[in-house]
Amino acid sequence: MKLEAIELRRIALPLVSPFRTSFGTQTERDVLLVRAVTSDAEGWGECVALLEPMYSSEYVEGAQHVMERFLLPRLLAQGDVTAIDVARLLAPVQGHRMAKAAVEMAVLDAELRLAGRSWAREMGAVIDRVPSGVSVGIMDTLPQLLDAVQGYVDEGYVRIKLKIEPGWDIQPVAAVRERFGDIALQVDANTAYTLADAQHLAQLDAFGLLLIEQPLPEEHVRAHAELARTVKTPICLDESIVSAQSCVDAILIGAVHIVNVKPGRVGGYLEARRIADVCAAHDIPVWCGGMLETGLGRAANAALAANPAFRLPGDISAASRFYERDIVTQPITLDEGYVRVPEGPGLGTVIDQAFLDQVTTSVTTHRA
Ligand code: SMG
Ligand code: MG
Repeated sequence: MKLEAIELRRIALPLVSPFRTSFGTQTERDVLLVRAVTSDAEGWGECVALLEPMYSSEYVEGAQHVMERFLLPRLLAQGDVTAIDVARLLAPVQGHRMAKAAVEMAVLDAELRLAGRSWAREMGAVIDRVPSGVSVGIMDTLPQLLDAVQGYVDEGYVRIKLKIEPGWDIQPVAAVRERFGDIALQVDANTAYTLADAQHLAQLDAFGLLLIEQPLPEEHVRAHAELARTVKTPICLDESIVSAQSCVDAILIGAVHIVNVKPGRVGGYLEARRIADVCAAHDIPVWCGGMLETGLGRAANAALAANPAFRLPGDISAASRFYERDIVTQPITLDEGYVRVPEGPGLGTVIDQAFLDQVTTSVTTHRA
């Protein structure tokens, strides 16, 4: 496959409601899309970097910059490319995994569309639908939270994740447990605590949570092993797992009991699959995280989550959880708590071109 051009497109999509986490509030997504144009096929990638570098060091403007300045010239100079070459070709550039992941995704999509192979098959999928969990933001009041959770439970989501931070943790969890009984429930702190909060966080043990996600800072991996001596709820890592290597290391020191995999965070779907393999080999359950993806990333995530290493519901909600309208013609929907794994070649999605053009804020094209 000869890579002829790469188009970078930014789109602006408003969220149906503000989404607040311990690091800030999102009201709109500014998404960077990558379109790989090859001699034989086209493919789409989606960059999960957010507007500001608060979840991780990457941010959308920086991702576009590193692509234009360092990543795309390396690939476009190459001539023939296949997706398995992309990570190696881009390896001299340190970090910037979300940017690299989006580029690899576009090349892989083109390659699979050309070969008539599905993303699901590429990810080792063994089922045709995956259980869907929803992530619920921090609210101003407990009644607001209970209303929001009620809505999601009524829609059929099979697992609820509550965002927590100091001052919004034990009480909201207790309130949701009391109101909704036995539902599958977990929490995500997005690095908001320190080891000094161990006793405080141990109060969560009373509520039978599936897991506590990333309580401590990204680089405090060993401290999570320390925390696990006081907190009995299984520790899940998100931000700290940036590669298959860091995943193995975290497992071996007892810092992680359950892994959240986000392809963008680890440099791509191929590395995400390697993480799934590593976890399966260590009997560590994996689940697929979310970054408020459009229909492109959502389709790819659903396919990844159909790999048997994924043993817990992912943050793969219906597109409508975040967006009034999606950029694909068949957005992911919820059916009795499950979302369908796409079947067609590549991502198996069709872009809604008219709507895409309507929400586009810029397009740049880079040629070989
Ligand atoms: O896409 O459903 C989704 C969002 C899931 O909570 C979610 N993601 O730390 O896991 C996480 C967060 C990161 C993004 S918060 C703006
Ligand atoms: Mg998280």
